[in-house]
Amino acid sequence: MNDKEILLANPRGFCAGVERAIEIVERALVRFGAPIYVRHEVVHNKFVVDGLRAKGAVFIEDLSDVPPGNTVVFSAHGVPQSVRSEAQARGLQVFDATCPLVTKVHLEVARMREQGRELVMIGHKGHPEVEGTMGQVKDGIHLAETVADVATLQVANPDMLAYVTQTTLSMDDAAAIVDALRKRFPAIIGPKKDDICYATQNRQDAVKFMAPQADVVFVVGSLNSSNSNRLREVAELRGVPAYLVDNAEDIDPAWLEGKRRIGVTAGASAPEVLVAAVIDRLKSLGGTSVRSLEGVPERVTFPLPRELQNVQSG
Ligand code: 10E
Ligand code: SF4
Repeated sequence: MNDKEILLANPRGFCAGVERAIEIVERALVRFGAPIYVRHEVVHNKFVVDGLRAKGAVFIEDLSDVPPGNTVVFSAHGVPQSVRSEAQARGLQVFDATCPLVTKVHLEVARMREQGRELVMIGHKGHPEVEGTMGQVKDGIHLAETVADVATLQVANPDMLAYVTQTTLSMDDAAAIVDALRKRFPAIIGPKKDDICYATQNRQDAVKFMAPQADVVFVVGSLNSSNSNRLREVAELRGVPAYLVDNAEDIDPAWLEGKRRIGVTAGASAPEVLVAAVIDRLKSLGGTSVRSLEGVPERVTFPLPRELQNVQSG
């Protein structure tokens, strides 16, 4: 089946927090040499992690796996305070690649708790960002994953509550949970809407714009990438078959049968070279033209840690 049009969502792919996190590992490798230990995948992308591993990064989940005297980078998703204290107690050199927009939520959690408030975190259980954000305080923080969870929350004082959210949630799911919280606890305070970041919002909006024009949507991203999964769901919820693919080889030609317009986007941790490879594969499977869709421009950048600013990237 020939004559397929490829539509490219905008914006897509790397966000400012991911760019910074990868750059920190690359520059730490140049500045201090291998191995550089990284607590958790610095971003949830197999291609990125494999590339950094090949340059000498060693990915670990537990700081006890970092030998004394070494350097460790905290992933972009952030860490609980207990991990920070452990690194300090062990005398490890730390570079913190936590996205500044995640750190902002961490600071809010600490501030609210200091005011004597209990917190509700809206997010996905077991995700490292949720563990990091909830781990900013010793107690008094509850997780709500769904609207149903709101009904069963047990809080000490409904008049002293605040909420925060994971940065990569579905905008629509988060809004529904915030509504339920406000209904059950009218005195709850929080951000104006949520803590979903600019990149998550822009990528979801871009898929909402693209999906009605597409017969099938491919999201380039790894399976463990929360924001990439949300992009796939956004397309699927609009009635368009949607697939999360780690790379071009993941595409099953059967998914293209009878489809004329093929939408492509990428999660915040997926590099553009993978998108280019997906486009090439789609061309080999009948794609004849590529149309880049309009979208909001992004100009966000975050500064690197001072010690790495003058190091050449690897
Ligand atoms: O699984 P996530 O979407 O949280 O992470 P990712 O590494 O795929 O993308 C970057 C997003 C981060 C670090 C969360 N704010
Ligand atoms: Fe930061 Fe948002 Fe990117 Fe997460 S998705 S790293 S919060 S910019």
